[in-house]
Amino acid sequence: MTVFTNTLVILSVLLTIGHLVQAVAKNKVYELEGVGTIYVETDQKYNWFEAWDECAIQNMSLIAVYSPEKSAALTQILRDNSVKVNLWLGGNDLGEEGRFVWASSGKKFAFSNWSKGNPDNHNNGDCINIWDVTDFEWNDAACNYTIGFICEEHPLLVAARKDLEVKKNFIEQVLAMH
Ligand SMILES: [Ca+2]
Ligand SMILES: [Ca+2]
Repeated sequence: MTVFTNTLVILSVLLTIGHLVQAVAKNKVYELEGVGTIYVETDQKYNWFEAWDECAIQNMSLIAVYSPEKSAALTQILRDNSVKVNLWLGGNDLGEEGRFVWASSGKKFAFSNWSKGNPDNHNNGDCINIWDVTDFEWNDAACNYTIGFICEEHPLLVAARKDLEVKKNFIEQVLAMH
């Protein structure tokens, strides 16, 4: 019984730590349906690489918009919050011109939401941003351009938290039976 109780305490602490991390700058944190937590930085400006680091500091990655559903859910949040600035996404064609991949997975785009005339590689544009002017469709821009960004929780972290919650619920049920 003690082993279960101790494990429960440890799991609870781990889950609390996970939520504390999320509590950073709460007003910039949103729940994206079917995905988890996202962080939208609209005040500070960063180049694409700095934006990547800023996400990593929060155990996050620049967002990979890999499906129309995810794209629609993200667009809705940005519209609802009247976002009026350019924001980095996690895609680029730095490795090979014209071959766009999501940096967090290395996967080629299966879905895209380019704005009219893009990607055009203008100014050697190798990194992807969205902006409200084209209703949050995508543009390829120079990676050293400084704008805001959108991070999402790393998929592994989301999976780990779900796993912890399942274990915690199981132990709680075991304890409740005694
Ligand atoms: Ca390019
Ligand atoms: Ca462009």
